[in-house]
Amino acid sequence: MHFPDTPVFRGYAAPVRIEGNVHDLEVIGTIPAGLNGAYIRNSADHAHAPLFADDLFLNGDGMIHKVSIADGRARLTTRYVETEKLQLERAAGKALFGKYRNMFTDDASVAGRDRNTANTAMLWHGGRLFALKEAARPVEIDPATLATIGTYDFGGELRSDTFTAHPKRDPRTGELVAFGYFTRTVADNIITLFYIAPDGTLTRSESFEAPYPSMVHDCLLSEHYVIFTICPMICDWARVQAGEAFFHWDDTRPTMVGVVPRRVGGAAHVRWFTAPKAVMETHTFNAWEEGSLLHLEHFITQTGWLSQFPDINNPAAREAPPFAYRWTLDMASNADGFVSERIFDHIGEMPMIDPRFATLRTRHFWFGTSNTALGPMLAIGPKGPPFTCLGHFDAQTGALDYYYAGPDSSPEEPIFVPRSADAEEGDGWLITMVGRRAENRTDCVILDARNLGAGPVAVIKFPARVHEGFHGIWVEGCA
Ligand code: V55
Ligand code: FE
Repeated sequence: MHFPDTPVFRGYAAPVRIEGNVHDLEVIGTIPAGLNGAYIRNSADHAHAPLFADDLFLNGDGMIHKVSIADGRARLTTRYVETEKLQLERAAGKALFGKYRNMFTDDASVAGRDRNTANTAMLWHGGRLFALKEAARPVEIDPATLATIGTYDFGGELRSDTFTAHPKRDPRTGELVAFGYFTRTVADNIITLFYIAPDGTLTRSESFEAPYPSMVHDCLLSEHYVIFTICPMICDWARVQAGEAFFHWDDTRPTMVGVVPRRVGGAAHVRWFTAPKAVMETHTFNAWEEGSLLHLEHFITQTGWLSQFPDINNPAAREAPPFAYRWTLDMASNADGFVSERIFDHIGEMPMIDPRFATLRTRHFWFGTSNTALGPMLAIGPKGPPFTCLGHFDAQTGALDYYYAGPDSSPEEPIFVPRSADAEEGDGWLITMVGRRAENRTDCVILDARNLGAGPVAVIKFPARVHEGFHGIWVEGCA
């Protein structure tokens, strides 16, 4: 077996595949005394050479990284999610499942088997840990060992084969709002909402129809609404059957915002707004209400993710960078349009807020970015240009502040951890992984969230590389 020589399998993006523990990690600086818990994140780390050499980085096997922090010390655990896919492929000694979400490209021996890679995000809710992939059901993981417990269906209540990688928790009620798209059959336009109580009980499911079948990667939650930005990253079943990409960008269809009331029966009352042109929501910061106004804060690009999923109408189109926008909808007006303004004038992605203040108007916005005033861009990888910085926007002062990680260094998604349960908004730490590309190594870096420019308070050094990841969480008190 050998990996293809493409950007997905080369250099800092190459599969790592090593599962293990490092018990006493080297620490430069001082881990804050009050920081006790685990930073747990998911990544896509191909365990086998892909069936198709042009495979996407989105299609790797879920590999979880956990940095356990207690009493100023840190420990690393890395472990694959033992999906049915990984087990079948390990037994065969080679890949059996084909292209991203396309079962028509699989080896005949695995027809009908679970394709879940469980590679996108982590969820801690109701005292359980899950690895999430939007194409499949949650996989429960043992938080102590990262051992895979198995596919989770909420005691039989999950009536969907899919579950988002971006559920939202309402910090005021503790309720988790999640959803699945392509609920009944692959490439249908049914979105199903799941309301999950603080104790983990799935109490209510409600479905509604999207305007067309497309990738619905993230969502927004305000006090009274769940909001979906439906973007024309469409799933064209004829193309999937023909072995083409699972998604295509088709900007002849509109970007639409579906606003679903959270009260019982709300999905029947979904209200649609239409964007002036087709754009793509990448990830969301937050939503909040101000009288009849509904504010949606998210990263938006003027194209789809063309490096992964081609433009149907214009194969030569180039991918555009994300900027943070606030879209303001007036629920008291009959208009189907909305007002759009940039929140700050700098590219970014991987948005983060202080989660204790979700659904309220927040002051602090964090994100991954590059800033050529601080250092040059890094060579483009499979996900586009790697970040060189983390950014912080203070909406009260209008100030932008950056952590520049160094000339060969690439920070990843930032995670916010409050200094204490009752600290004011933004008072706490920002945690991220940082790629040290020249050394083929990774660090976990801790910053003062309101003073990124001061540089790390602690750098937790790994003796090796862990694969670039997608989304992580902080689990307070987790060993
Ligand atoms: C994303 C990631 C995915 C996926 C769909 O970051 C969208 C966006 C890692 O898998 O399947
Ligand atoms: Fe995501």
